[in-house]
Amino acid sequence: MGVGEGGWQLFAEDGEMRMYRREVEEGGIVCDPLKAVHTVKGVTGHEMCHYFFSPEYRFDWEATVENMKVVEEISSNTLIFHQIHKRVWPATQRDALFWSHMRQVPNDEDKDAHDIWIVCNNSTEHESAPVGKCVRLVMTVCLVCQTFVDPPTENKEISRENLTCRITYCSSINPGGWAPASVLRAVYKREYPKFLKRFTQYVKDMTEKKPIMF
Ligand code: 18C
Repeated sequence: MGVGEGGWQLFAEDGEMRMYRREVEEGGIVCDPLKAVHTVKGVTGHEMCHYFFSPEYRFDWEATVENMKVVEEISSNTLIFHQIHKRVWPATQRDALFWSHMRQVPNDEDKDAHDIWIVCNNSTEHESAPVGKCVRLVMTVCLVCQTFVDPPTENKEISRENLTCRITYCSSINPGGWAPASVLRAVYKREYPKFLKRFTQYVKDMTEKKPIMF
């Protein structure tokens, strides 16, 4: 759904970053879907997705996680994660169990020019991570990244200066049980912009001196 339709409200804006939400409640529980767009220079979509997907970098950029474990490696691009998130007073602590899948997808609109990489995280169940003391949240998150390359000047190789990455991040989280709406919406408003700014800066810093991963 484009942000120009269906009641999306702009709630955060910083440089190229725009964040929109729709107010949605399911059974009295706030589940506001989020859609964010951002444009970042000097990185590729593959690099963005690599750092978002790979467990070894998770604690470097993910400020809401207290504990994280890979409960199953299904394949090199599909993992099942169990995460315990930081507690937000006065609500019960939340955890999440989700499969995470990364892949390159065809771009039907412009086959030759730009590639698209995605990571999708989606709640699931797993026998080795049953629901315990935490309330289990239910989520679908999708990071979609498209690389644009400005042609370099004659006889020059493509450098990071020629790269632009267009990011779309969509998220729908059901907190899984009671949580005060005002606290939840305040956390949402504070944490999503923080996440996207921190994560994109992290990828820029990590890749700056590395060869480009197309
Ligand atoms: O997509 C992101 N991260 C991925 C890798 O971790 C993955 C995980 C998504 C789950 C995010 C759920 C976070 C809820 C945790 C509670 C809040 C902790 C606050 C920490 C304070 C320091 O896809 C990036 C995710 C960026 C998340 C931003 C926060 C979203 C808040 C949504 C509210 C729903 C949780 C309800 C908790 C109850 C609180 C009253």
